[in-house]
Amino acid sequence: MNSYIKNVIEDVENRNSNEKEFIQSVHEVLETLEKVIDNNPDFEKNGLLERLVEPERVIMFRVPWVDDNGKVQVNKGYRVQFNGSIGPYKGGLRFHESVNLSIMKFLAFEQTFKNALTGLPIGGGKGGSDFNPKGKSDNEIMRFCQSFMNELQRHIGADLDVPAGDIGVGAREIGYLFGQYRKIKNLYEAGVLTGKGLSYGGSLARKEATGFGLIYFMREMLKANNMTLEGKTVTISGSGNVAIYAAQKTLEYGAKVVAMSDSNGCIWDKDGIDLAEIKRIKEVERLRIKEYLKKYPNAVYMENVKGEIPAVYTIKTDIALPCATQNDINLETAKLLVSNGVKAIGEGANMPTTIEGIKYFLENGILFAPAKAANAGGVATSALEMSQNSMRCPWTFEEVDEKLDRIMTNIFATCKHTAEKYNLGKNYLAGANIAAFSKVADAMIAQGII
Ligand code: NDP
Ligand code: 2IT
Repeated sequence: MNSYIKNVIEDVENRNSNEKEFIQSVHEVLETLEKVIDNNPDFEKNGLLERLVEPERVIMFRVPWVDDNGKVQVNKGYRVQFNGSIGPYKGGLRFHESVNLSIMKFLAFEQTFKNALTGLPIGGGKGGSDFNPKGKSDNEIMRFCQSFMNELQRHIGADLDVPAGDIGVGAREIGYLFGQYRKIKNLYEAGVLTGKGLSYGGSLARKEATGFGLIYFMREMLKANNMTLEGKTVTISGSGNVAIYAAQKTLEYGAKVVAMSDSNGCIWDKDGIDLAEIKRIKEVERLRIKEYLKKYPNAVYMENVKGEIPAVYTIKTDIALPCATQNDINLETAKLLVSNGVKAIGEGANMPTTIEGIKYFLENGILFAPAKAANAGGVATSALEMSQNSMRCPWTFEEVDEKLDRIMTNIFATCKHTAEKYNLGKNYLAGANIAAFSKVADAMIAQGII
């Protein structure tokens, strides 16, 4: 490996030794940059990689709130402002009990490159809390969001840092966060958050954007390899925002979704999943996916067992779409998918495949749509929401969807051309990393040592 890259990775490992997800994401990006770094000795003189792997700012704060029993609860709050060289920090908020600094930093690091690929002026950031929304009442969610915003409001703004949703944060949470921001600041600053409701500055098609964008990317990737979605079998890990709208677009293109999951297990319906029922269970009732059996007793439910391959990946499929969480697919899972004949993987989640899993897919000729390119449709549409807020003029669903399709088509073309230019074959991950890195590096060098 190039000695500059090797030294920077070692340094990241030594100085952040307890941050395993962050270290993994640094490995994943830097290891694909060899040819660019070899060609640009100036990067080392500029300390470019050392600066790239260190967040510009990390904010950590206390989030106290009172539960429905009158008991005080305290959670950790985070916002990582990783890289602002190409625009205001931009990225979602994750509310999940597993959230820690390592996960926040990996997500913000990934976001920096993803946002660069969209071609829109947005920097990389991410935030969240170890708050667990499951089983909380609506009032508890509201009080938590208000307390979270009491602190976050000092660090965000339409031209500074623009949060949005991620795991555990959807339209309901963004509404409570926006309301509290507006009250504290006494200001209607629509562009401070994205993923807003349609009645107060949200964009049509933002809710659908990540899932639709993933399938637009998949369509392009299959097309470039003389395949189509039509008639294919698809399994989806997750049943949240990304999973549901990926399923919807998959169905529109004539493929069949046979399985979806949540953290407890998966449902397998050979006739094809009834997506309207999934939406009712997940978007309206906020229940477990097992509930699907009540309406479809002939479907199969398979429980996840800790330490074993997640049930959804044991099902034979043409296309697997990991749309839940990080490190869902390890080497063992990748091997099983390949031996069951999988043809393509589309990463809707962030870093859902381990480095060993990715290598195995690529070595076995499986088409691999990497997260930071394939799931960029969500944040790209957030940037379109920011544009509409600045213009004070909303676009129609069709206008936004058409722009999203064009952006995803361009991102795939960029990944493909860059991989080909560097003789990396169908390694679209390397293509994505090199293209994104080149843009961020250019902006950082132009702006001097800051
Ligand atoms: P949601 O909260 O809407 O849904 C998350 C889904 O993933 C649920 O089905 C959840 O199951 C499952 N899940 C979460 N954590 C785990 C876990 N530890 N193990 C197994 N399953 C889990 O989130 P989103 O759909 O918004 O996000 C899904 C993924 O997509 C995340 O990786 C996110 O970072 C990424 N992403 C999201 C974007 C967006 O615009 N929302 C944009 C780009 C990427 P359960 O209910 O049981 O927890
Ligand atoms: O991971 C992601 O890209 C998101 N959660 C969406 C971020 C955003 O700002 O819309």
